[in-house]
Amino acid sequence: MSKKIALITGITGQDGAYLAEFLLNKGYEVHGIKRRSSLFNTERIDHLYKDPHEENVNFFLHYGDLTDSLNLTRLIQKIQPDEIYNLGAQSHVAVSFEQPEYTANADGIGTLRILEAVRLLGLMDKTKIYQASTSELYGKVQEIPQNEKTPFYPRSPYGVAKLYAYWITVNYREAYGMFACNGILFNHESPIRGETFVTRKITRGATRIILGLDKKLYLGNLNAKRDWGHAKDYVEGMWLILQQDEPDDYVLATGKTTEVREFARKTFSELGMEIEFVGEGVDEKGTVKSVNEELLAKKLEKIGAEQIESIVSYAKSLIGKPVIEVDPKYFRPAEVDILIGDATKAREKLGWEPKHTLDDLIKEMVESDLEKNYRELVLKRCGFEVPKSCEL
Ligand code: NDP
Ligand code: GDR
Repeated sequence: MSKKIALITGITGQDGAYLAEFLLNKGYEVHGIKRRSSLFNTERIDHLYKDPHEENVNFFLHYGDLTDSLNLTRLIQKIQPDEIYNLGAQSHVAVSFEQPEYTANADGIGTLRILEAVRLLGLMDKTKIYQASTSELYGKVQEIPQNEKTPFYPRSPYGVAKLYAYWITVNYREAYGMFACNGILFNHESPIRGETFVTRKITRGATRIILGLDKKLYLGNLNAKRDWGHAKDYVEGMWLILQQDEPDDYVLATGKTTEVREFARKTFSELGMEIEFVGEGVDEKGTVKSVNEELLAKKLEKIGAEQIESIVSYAKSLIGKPVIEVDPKYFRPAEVDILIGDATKAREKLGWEPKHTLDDLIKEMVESDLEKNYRELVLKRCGFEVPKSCEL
């Protein structure tokens, strides 16, 4: 049997990178659409890339954009994909209030452009389409937990654009019999999550504070609750959705919800630092209550850090100091207060189950950010020196 061909939009993003790796391991030929940028923007997928001049190359990148139908149509015609995963989007909810029109164009109409290209090219019987739908569709929550039947009430230009994308996917399925499916995915994170989403902002911020690279972490709404899973588990769910006999829509979620404040507390605690939250509203602060020296030293040892004693001693000097503060600039004009998903259908029909717990996720993100920021610290303090023992 010839190998399957997948096309991924948003391949340079968190999910695109994990999905590309997952599909390559399954023997797929993977094509990705990346945007032209003035700098390299492929850091998350560089490890998958092979020089196209080599033999047995299964991974290809193409320039493109969800706002450019001609480009999308040409690429789909050339690649003739068996599966399209439409993950590309302006995916930041807060930014969507700043760029509502662009978000509607890329996230809403972008989906239409893909569906219509597949239809016009006569690939309806060949190409299956996965649409990256989101728990942000539920927005102002009507029911807890949320499942495939819960009514939608989006609360941001991002949510509204994704609502269009959701329904146009359903519509093309019903109107033209296309194999087009929505995965309604709740928040999923990882060490390669974008740095401005709250989980990564916290794991990055906490490690930088402990290393003395930053003084404080400024956050918005600490009361928001999210159902956070691991991106690796969720990309497997995307693939499973397209392997079924019939096209359908599925919720993927862990079924547990956690406050932003609690995520921050758990993150610092993973590094041995206990945080106490005092005050209310914009005056709320997270202050360092204690430092578990042994635990912090172990974490630093694990990443191969030197001068551990001085780092631990600096962390101890933070006791009694506020390291988390609220900055109203991160409040959103309309907020989604609580999300908690019910993935019963995915469990029963796809056999999908999240494998990582929130604690596993936080541990992995913290260790990765500790290592990255430790390297930055060394570079900043000591400069770049090639060790004599290193052969170049
Ligand atoms: P990221 O923000 O990490 O990645 C988004 C990707 O889309 C990037 O590759 C980005 O390119 C690309 N992109 C942005 N605009 C365009 C455009 N106009 N044309 C083509 N590509 C574009 O998001 P995630 O990986 O976290 O999410 C993947 C998808 O899943 C998104 O659609 C998101 O809305 C949705 N989603 C995500 C959830 C999550 O918790 N992560 C939950 C539910 C849904 P560049 O690298 O150049 O910026
Ligand atoms: P979300 O993720 O909006 O759920 O969208 P994000 O991490 O941005 O926010 C989660 C919650 O945390 C609150 N919050 C902050 N958020 C950010 N980014 N920065 C802060 O400083 C901060 N402080 C508090 C937010 O108000 C919010 O309530 C993500 C994206 O991946 C979407 O693309 C995806 O569709 C949904 O998850 C499911």
